[in-house]
Amino acid sequence: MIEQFTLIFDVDGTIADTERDGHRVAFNQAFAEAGLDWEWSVSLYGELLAISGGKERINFYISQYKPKLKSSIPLLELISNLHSSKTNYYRKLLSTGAIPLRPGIKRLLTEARNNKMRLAIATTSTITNVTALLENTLGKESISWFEIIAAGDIVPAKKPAPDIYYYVLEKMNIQSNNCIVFEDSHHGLQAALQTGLKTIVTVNNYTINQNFTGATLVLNHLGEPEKPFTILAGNALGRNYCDLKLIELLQD
Ligand code: XBP
Ligand code: MG
Repeated sequence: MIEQFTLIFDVDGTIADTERDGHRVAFNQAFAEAGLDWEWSVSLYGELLAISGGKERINFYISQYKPKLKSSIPLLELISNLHSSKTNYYRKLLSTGAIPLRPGIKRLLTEARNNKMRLAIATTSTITNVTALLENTLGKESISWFEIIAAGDIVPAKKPAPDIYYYVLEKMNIQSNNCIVFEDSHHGLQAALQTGLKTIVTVNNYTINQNFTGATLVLNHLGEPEKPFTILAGNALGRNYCDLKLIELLQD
């Protein structure tokens, strides 16, 4: 069964801890370059993560926090300019190797590939950000490991809407009971659950206190043989790191 099985990965917070030291830093660099005195602190950014998507997040910040707007350019144009500048800064930051993969990600992807499993990505972030992260952590060829990289504005509504997961299922012609999702956030889990997908959540500092009701397992990370995970909710069936054996056991 495992050969026909698909692993679907969220990116930000799941494959790598990209938010605090990646996206947040790049947003601030874009604001400074545009001559804006906006500064998204670590805690403010935690609040802003309630809104998925970089453009949507800037828009929310402007409408809710009413920061000083320097220029008279139309709002949508300002947001679009800031976001493309942020994307450039983010990619530059990734190219320094500043953001590593989370524990267990490389091992699990390698094991899945060795067993000819199907791989997919479902993310809210921009496609170029995803490919930059993969290239800088797993090498250029890793982009082709994933049959589909569903990203950003490809669907009308971002997570917690289920659109991106429905998109993956449809494009890959797979059933929801033949895959498992890896997510890190409440929004991501909601999107996957609404699509009927079993989900393993690996929390991070921004998401640790969120509600993960409905997740198959909630872990601190995927673990490694020499670095076991901590189980926050669910039954890991005696396993202490996430490999294909655990994923197979979770299907029974
Ligand atoms: C993560 C996000 C993204 C990034 C910013 O979603 O919410 O918005 O913070 O990315 P996921 P962009 O965990 O589902 O990948 O600026 O490229 O939108
Ligand atoms: Mg995420």
